[in-house]
Amino acid sequence: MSAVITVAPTGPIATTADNPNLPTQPHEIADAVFEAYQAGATVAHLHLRDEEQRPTANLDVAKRTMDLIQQRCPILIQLSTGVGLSVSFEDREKMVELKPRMATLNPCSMSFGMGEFLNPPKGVRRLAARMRELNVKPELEIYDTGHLDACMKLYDEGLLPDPLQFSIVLGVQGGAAATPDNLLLMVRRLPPGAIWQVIAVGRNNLQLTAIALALGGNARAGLEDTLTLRKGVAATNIELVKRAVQLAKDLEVPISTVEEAEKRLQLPKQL
Ligand code: KMH
Ligand code: ZN
Repeated sequence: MSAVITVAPTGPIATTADNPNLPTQPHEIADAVFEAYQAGATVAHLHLRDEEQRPTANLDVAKRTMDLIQQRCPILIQLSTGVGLSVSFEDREKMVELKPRMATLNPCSMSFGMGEFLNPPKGVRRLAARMRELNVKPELEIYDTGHLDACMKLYDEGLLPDPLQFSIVLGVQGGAAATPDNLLLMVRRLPPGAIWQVIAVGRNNLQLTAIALALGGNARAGLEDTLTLRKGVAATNIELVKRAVQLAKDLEVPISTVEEAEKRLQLPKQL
C-alpha cells in the first residue's frame, strides 16, 4: 500500500517571528506547495493569512492561493475549516464553498493551548452535510478518543462518505499527548477500512510520523506541525517534506501519486 504525503506549509498560530521560513502570503504558500509537490507531496493542507499574518477565512485570499497552486501542479487541495481560533465557525465553514477536493472537519469543541477551538454540534452537522452536497471529501480531525466516537455518530447519521479518512492529531494542549501509546490506542480504535495519518505537533513529530508510516498510515509534513528540524534548528517546509519522503523510502513504503491518492481516498469528482 502506498502512502499519501500531505504538506501543511502554514498553520493557524505561528508567525514569521517564530520561524522566518513560514510562508504566509498566497504566492509564498503556492511556492512552498509546488516545491513540496515536486518532492512527492500529493495533498496540500491550507490555512490562509491576511497581510498582517492573522488567520483568515477570506474567500478571495483562499481562491487566489488555490489558483496559483493549480496553475503550477495537480496537487490535491485540502482547505482547513479549522482556519484559526480567532475566526468564527460561521466564517470557517464557508471555505468549502470554494469546492476544494478535500476539507478538514473538526468534530468537537476543545481547549487549544490557551485558546478555545469551537466546533458546536449543530454547526459540525451543517458543515458535514454541505460537504456532502458539494462533493468535498472530509478529513476528520480527531484529537482524542471521544472525537472518534463523535465522528462515528456523524457516520451513523449518514453525514460522512466512505472511506472515512482521519487525522489523528496528537500534541495539542487540550487533546491527547504526542506519545506512541496514544497513537496506537487511537489506531486500534479506528473502524475497519479507515484511512489515516498522524499529525504529531511539536518535537515528537519525526518519531510519530515514522511509527505511523510503519503501521500503514499516511504522513503529513510541514511547518504547521513542527517549526524545527531538530532541537534548535529552524526547518523549512521542503526539508520537512523531503524528510517524510525519505522516511517512507527507508521503510520501503511507496509514495502515492496524485492519481493513486485520488483513488485510495475515493475523492468524488467535482462538477
Ligand atoms: N493544526 C492541527 C493541530 C485543521 O486545520 O482543521 C490540526 C489541523 C486541523 O490541521
Ligand atoms: Zn490545519
